[in-house]
Amino acid sequence: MTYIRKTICPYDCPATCGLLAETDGKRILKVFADPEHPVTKGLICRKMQHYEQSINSPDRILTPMRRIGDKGEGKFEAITWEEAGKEIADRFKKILKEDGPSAILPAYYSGTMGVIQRKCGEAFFNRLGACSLVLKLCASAKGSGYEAVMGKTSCLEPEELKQSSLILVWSSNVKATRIQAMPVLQEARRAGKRVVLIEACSREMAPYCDETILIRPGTDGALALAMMEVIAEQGLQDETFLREQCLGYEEFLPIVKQSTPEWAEGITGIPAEVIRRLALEFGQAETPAIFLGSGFSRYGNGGMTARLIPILSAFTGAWKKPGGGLCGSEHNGGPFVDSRRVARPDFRKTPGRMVNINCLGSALTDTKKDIIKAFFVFGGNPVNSVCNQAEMIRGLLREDLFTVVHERFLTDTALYADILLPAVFSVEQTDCFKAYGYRTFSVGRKLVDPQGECKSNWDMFCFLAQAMGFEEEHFKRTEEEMLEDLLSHPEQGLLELTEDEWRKLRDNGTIRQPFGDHSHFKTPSGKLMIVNKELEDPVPCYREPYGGEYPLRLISVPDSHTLNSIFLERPDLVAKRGPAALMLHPLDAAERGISEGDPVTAWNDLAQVEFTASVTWQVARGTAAVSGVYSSAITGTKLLFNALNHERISDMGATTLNDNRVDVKRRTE
Ligand SMILES: Nc1nc2c(c(=O)[nH]1)N[C@H]1C(S)=C(S)[C@@H](COP(=O)(O)OP(=O)(O)OC[C@H]3O[C@@H](n4cnc5c(=O)[nH]c(N)nc54)[C@H](O)[C@@H]3O)O[C@H]1N2
Ligand SMILES: Nc1nc2c(c(=O)[nH]1)N[C@H]1C(S)=C(S)[C@@H](COP(=O)(O)OP(=O)(O)OC[C@H]3O[C@@H](n4cnc5c(=O)[nH]c(N)nc54)[C@H](O)[C@@H]3O)O[C@H]1N2
Ligand SMILES: [Mo]
Repeated sequence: MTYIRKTICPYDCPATCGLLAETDGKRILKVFADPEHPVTKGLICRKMQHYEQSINSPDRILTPMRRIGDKGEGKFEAITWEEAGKEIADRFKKILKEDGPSAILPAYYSGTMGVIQRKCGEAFFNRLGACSLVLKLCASAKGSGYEAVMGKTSCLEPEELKQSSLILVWSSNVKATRIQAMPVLQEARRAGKRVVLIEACSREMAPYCDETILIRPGTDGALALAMMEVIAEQGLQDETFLREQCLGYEEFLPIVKQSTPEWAEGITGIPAEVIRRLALEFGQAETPAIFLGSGFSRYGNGGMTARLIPILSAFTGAWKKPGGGLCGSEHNGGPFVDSRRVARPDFRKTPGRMVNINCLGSALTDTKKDIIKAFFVFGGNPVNSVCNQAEMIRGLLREDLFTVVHERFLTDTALYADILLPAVFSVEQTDCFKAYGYRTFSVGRKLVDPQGECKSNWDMFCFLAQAMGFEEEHFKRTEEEMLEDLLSHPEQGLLELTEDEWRKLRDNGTIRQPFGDHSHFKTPSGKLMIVNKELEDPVPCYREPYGGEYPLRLISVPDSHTLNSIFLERPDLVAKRGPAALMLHPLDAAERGISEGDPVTAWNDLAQVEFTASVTWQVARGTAAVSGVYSSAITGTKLLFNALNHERISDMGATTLNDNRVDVKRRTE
């Protein structure tokens, strides 16, 4: 007999989609969209439509393993959890004694986004006193920049875009990364409203927009400033609003006045007349809205650009009207539960060493000052997702480094493990989820037992805590008990639930709350902060990205068939992606004698990486764009895209994944 249960997508997308899983109580037979989910309402991506194929993949790691070949060779033998636990505990105790806790470095990111399973490792590493990881690999510069202007003000809810009179889709591959917002954009166009795309690579979104404006990567701040210059020059700004409800308008105005479209053309590559036309259209629109992705923020100047775009969105006073303003991510919802109950910062006795995730390569190769002796990866795949890949591999090859990887598949990171531990899928564990694009909170309880010997992050860390001899009751709880603990100490977002809502939530349901009123600015002064005195650079202006001496700007574009390195286990999805393509503008390709489908090598001072050329008008001139993340098993090459990316961090301490340069040549094979 089979039955159907609700569950939640655990991956790093804005919506935490609602799913239904058909199961016989032992296996997951089929997964489809949950039409009752308050946000996703039955619309889910193609990847999750066959989640059961991932869960039941023959390539899953099902037992703990010990390395028997050379590091990176991928040869392992099966061992028991007891053997693995003893080996890890013995090694950690030795390192604690000889090198101290800061020689142990955990690495995790967005493998699973639930509160319990994502945060539970922190309790273990806080208890050890190990290094803390600065988690700025994704879009944190975007969040910090927005907050520097808007404080805790809510952004627009995607559905509110129905009330917008003009939508600028700015640096967002909505189709790949925010599919639930696509119907709103399509509806807007049907209603005769214009949707304009501002992109460095418009390949997927151009067909869904009325106009595409291709911009040189990393220069969006100059475009935003020049649009404000035109708006101010034409007197289309809301002067009363800017003077009365914003801080620093007058101080900012001279910067605006010098930022002419001609100046911006030289920086952005967008013709001055196009900037002028776009600015007029934006300035004259009743309720213009910007739908903002995060690609533009992964540059040295990312935080600054992430301030300038919200300032533009406010320049005409649009935030005061329904549908006017900016729709990005909503980090200000809730809080629903207190994640510190999982992460246990109180377990840390002295402040530990902080390591920025964007600097893992140099952390692992530093054998003099701050040596790392143990590297523990869970819920992440840094060899594929973090910059400076060659350096990271050099570190992982160190014979004196002890590497543990808790994974579902033999990823490029797992290949370097000394001990490999088998991890579960979301349906095999219990967790709760807060979305970042909506104000929702969901519970997703275990539906089936883990396959093989797999353990959830929670169970694995509790097991290792016992092996280490930790006495804390926290490590003796089950994940169900942890969930109960969180729900029985509700935070603001759960305080006003009705009994019926509580019942639904506890039964793998989702509760949804409206976004806050965006016409009331939640900043310390109640005013929007054009100038922010708390920052090193109080008055916003255009700053150059890092760049470099090579001619082409290299960017990464999310792919709709995969999610970072997740779903590479699915032959159907991988086949649809084809080989690792490097997209080039036809003029850049012609200058280098490159044609569609040619084998090419991209290189810079860090590495040489092989791709297949894809020649398209939908990438900005002077740009080389790579879609999504691949693995060495698929490309057959050890080094991938991220080998070309430096460890430099942005003005907000975040990734500069898109801010690197390369040259490209045709390869003769
Ligand atoms: N299918 C799928 N879904 C995903 C992901 C995935 O890989 N695949 N990733 C998930 C994750 S972890 C995240 S953080 C989100 C990301 O979601 P998004 O914010 O939509 O994606 P970004 O990576 O920010 O890239 C958006 C666009 O920015 C463009 N871009 C790059 N540089 C610039 C620039 O300087 N200026 C402008 N205007 N555009 C630029 C790229 O061409 C790209 O199309 O999506 C999540 N969802
Ligand atoms: N080239 C390139 N690099 C990128 C990006 C890009 O677009 N292009 N995107 C960047 C962005 S936005 C992000 S957020 C990061 C993501 O960086 P990561 O989180 O490091 O990368 P993922 O590829 O999402 O890998 C997550 C891994 O966690 C595993 N996993 C899933 N669930 C669990 C679990 O419950 N327990 C354990 N132990 N493991 C689990 C998965 O099998 C997968 O291998 O990558 C960044 N790097
Ligand atoms: Mo991300």
